[in-house]
Amino acid sequence: MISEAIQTALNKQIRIEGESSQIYLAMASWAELQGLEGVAEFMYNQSDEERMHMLKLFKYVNERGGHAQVSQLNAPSLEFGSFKEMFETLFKHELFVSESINELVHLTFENKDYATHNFLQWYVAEQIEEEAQARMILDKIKLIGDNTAGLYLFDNDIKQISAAAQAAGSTL
Ligand code: OFO
Repeated sequence: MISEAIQTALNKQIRIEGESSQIYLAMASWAELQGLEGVAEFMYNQSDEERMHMLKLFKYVNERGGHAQVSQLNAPSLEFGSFKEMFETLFKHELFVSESINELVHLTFENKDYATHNFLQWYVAEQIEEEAQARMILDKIKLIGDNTAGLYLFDNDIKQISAAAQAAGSTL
């Protein structure tokens, strides 16, 4: 059985993962309209992954005798100045999610909830991967600069990064 405090914190994380899914869906749509097919595919996959992160938490809360809640989600930004700006937003968002997971892990220690602490290790590892990959993508973008041919190659490249992440069962 999870405590009230842990349940509240897990439900907050469920909302954050749901919002992450919506944020990446909005990015997918924007990228698709810009003709960035690879980037759009990457963001669609990322959106699906975030929904999976949300569901994993959702099921855990109910399994432990809590009540998983569906909350109202904040609307994501729909427009981005450039694809570089979009990936910077993504990176900042992942840092925010990592921070939120860290706080959650800390709370499980304070509440001596070692089962939830153990469950959350998957999210800790996932955030390390996601941050590393977002950083790698931003490095690539810096290399491209304003080069249009570079953007075309980047779009193809990111399609492969996305396919590899899907195959490895990881995200971003
Ligand atoms: Fe849920 O992993 Fe990113 O945000």
